[in-house]
Parts: sequence; C-alpha cells; structure tokens
Amino acid sequence: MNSKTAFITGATSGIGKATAEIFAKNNMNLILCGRRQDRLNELKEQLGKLTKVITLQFDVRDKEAIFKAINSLPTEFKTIDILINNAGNAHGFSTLQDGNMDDWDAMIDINVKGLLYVSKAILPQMVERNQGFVINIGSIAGKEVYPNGNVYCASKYAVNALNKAMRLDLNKHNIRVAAIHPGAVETEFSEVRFKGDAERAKNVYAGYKALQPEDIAEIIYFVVTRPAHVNIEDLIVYPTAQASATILHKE
Ligand code: NDP
Ligand code: 8X3
Repeated sequence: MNSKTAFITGATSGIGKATAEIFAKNNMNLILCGRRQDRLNELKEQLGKLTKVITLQFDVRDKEAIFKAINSLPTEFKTIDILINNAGNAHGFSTLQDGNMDDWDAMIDINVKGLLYVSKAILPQMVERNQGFVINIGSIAGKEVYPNGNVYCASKYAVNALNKAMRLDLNKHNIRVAAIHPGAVETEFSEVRFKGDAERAKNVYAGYKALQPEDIAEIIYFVVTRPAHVNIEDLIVYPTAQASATILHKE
C-alpha cells in the first residue's frame, strides 16, 4: 500500500483528520480537503513530515471549485487510489414541523450532493484505470431514523443507497466500495449540530465512553488494506454503551 494516494474530504477535523493521521503513519500520499485553510496548513506541516501531503480548500457544495481543485493537482498526486467521502455534518435537531430550511439545504447539499460531486470528479479516472477504492462514511442515522433526526437521517439513508449504487455501477470496473456507519463518535459533530453550544455538545458524550475518531480511522485503514479480492461492503460500528440510534446506556 505504501505508494497509494488517498483523497480525504473533511480532513480538518474528527474522523477525516484521524484517518489522515493513520494513513500518513503508513506512508500513504495524502490529498487533504476542507474549508478551514488554517487547519489544512497545520495538517500539511505536521503530516508532511511523514509523507507527501497536498491540501485542497473547497466547499463540497461548490462543484466548480471541486473540479478546479482536482484538475489543478500536480502530476504526482493525479492518480487517486482511495477516495474517502467523509465531509458532512448534522445541522440542527428538531421536528420536521419546526425544522429550519437552511439547515435542510446544508445537510442535503453537503452530505448528499457534495459526496456525489466529489465522486463524479474522481470516479472516471478510477474507471479508466480499472482500479480504485471508495469509502463512504454513512452513519447509524442512515440505517435507523430517530426523533428529531429527520433530514440528517434522510441524508445518511441517501449515502447508504449511493454506496450500494456505487457497488453496482462500479462492479465491472474492479473498484471496491465500502460504507462505514458509526454510532456516536466524539468529534466536533455535535458542536456543529447544536450550532456552537459546547455544553450541549459535551453532554452528548457524557456518562459513557464514546467512540473516538481514531477508532473509526483504524477500521478505515483495515478495510482499505485488505487483499485486492476482498471488499468489506458495509460496517456498523457502535460504542459498547450504544445498542441502537436511540438506546445508549449512560452511567
Ligand atoms: P466533524 O465536524 O469533526 O468533521 C466534519 C468534517 O467535514 C470537517 O473536516 C469539515 O471541514 C468537513 N465539512 C463540513 N462541511 C463541509 C463543506 N461544506 N465542505 C467541505 N468540507 C466540509 O465531524 P465528524 O468527524 O464526526 O464527521 C465526519 C463524518 O462522519 C460526517 O459525514 C458525519 O456525518 C459522519 N458521522 C459522524 C458521527 C459522529 O457521531 N461524530 C457518527 C456517524 C457518522 P471544514 O469545516 O474545514 O470544511
Ligand atoms: C452521527 C450519529 O446518532 O448523532 O451520524 O446521528 S447520530
């Protein structure tokens, strides 16, 4: 795997950042994406000591920016072996009747359309080479709808469907596709969902041991390092204290 190149969206935080770190330790070349340039600079500085790193700053809602950024990659980063479709968040937590339509737009545009745009920019070169690996980060929210989850759950159900669609459409092109669906992972996710309310976000992870971003990153690394004939298609990963989207045992 040593000279493989991985393209990671949402690398500036949480699961994407932890994945970049484990990939860097294992000498994969990295194309790291996000909107926050300061964080991208820090990652390039830190992980650049371990492996080749390039950063691309774009919003996954902006399809022109995505294609421009990917077309601008220098020759040594042009061949993308692994795509990690990870960028995404929940925005808001309320019933549909009380829902904020800007939040709905954000979740559908980022979690679903953003994943599609990035995939559209990268898949044709994988098809041409008859080689590649796509990991889609879904969620338990894409397997089970929970109260107040409505549009976020719908966006993750879409990721689950698109993962299956990619498996079908890419099957004859020797491209592996896998979805990983985490339960509660302690990241900036809840701060984003609750619009910067740090106390409320902290409480989501209080009273039990939540998954850490590194737990998911290790699983991603395991999945992408299986032999070429092995495709782990779909994984649900919970903290031990969680038994479903809504059943979580807190001390
Ligand atoms: P974080 O909030 O820590 O990270 C989200 C990442 O997505 C950031 O790097 C952020 O970068 C990027 N991102 C968000 N919006 C955009 C955008 N419009 N354009 C480009 N990048 C964007 O959360 P997690 O690490 O937890 O989330 C990663 C994935 O895991 C998401 O798809 C999430 O739905 C999923 N997930 C998370 C779970 C959890 O409990 N934490 C559980 C199940 C799934 P920047 O702001 O710099 O653009
Ligand atoms: C994140 C996990 O349960 O908050 O996708 O939806 S949950």
